[in-house]
Amino acid sequence: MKFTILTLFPEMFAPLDCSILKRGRDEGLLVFDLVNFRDFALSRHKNVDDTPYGGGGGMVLKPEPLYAALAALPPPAGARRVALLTPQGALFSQSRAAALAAYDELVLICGHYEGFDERIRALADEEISIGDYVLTGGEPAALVVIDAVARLTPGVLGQEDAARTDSHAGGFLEHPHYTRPPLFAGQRVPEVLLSGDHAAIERWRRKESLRRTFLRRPDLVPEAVWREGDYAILEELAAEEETVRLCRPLWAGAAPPARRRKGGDRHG
Ligand code: 9D3
Repeated sequence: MKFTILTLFPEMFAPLDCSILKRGRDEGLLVFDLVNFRDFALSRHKNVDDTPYGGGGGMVLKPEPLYAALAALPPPAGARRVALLTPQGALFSQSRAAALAAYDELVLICGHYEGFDERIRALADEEISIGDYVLTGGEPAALVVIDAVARLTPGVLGQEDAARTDSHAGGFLEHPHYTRPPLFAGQRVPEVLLSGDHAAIERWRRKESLRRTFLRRPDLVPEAVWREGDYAILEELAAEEETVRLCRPLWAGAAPPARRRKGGDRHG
């Protein structure tokens, strides 16, 4: 997958040269093209912004340099998506990352400090925000989007990591993890994890996964996928955690399947 980044601060993309993204690039699975759109400024002084029509403070990014930078890109080798990073965009999510991973090229347009001339929006297929907090520019947001999309590109994650993501999922938070030593700083590894009883370990992990999700992120519960056996675990948790008890309406979907009568469904 190719990522083309239009930015005034290409140095802010040093993280692309690290870790998994670096490996993905070394293996030819990822391509990063950093374009400084100041190079496409028309004026002698290479201005990319100007004062807003109608007055008021601040500066606004001019449309011409970004239009020229986009027009100068090599023709796309496949399906290309152009995204503008802006606090006014649609909230980024794992499902948006998965949708973007289906393209061959993602063009990311980053502003810095200031607003875009409204006509720049016409260049973009979509506008993306990464959350309700104020950044200094679109660059850190672009890094977040690139990271989330690149790891979904086939082959970028090692076989093991990819398999682990497949086995996990479901929309609940992960269970707690432990490694050696069994006792550290007065904190013991739960006995069940040392037992070798794989069914008991699986059940403990599921229970702690549900507990964490109800206590920390109850907003995830309505979208999460129930498993067989969850109802009994939830009844146990309800006895241990007031939050889970109070959230009982959220786990209606986990109710045990109604006992099927012999002979299948009868009507009337
Ligand atoms: C808060 C009002 N603004 C200041 C005059 C507008 C503003 C424009 C641009 C504020 C910050 C920025 C820089 N941020 C981004 O470009 C940005 C962003 C963000 O700040 N938060 C979450 N997602 C994103 S995507 C791009």
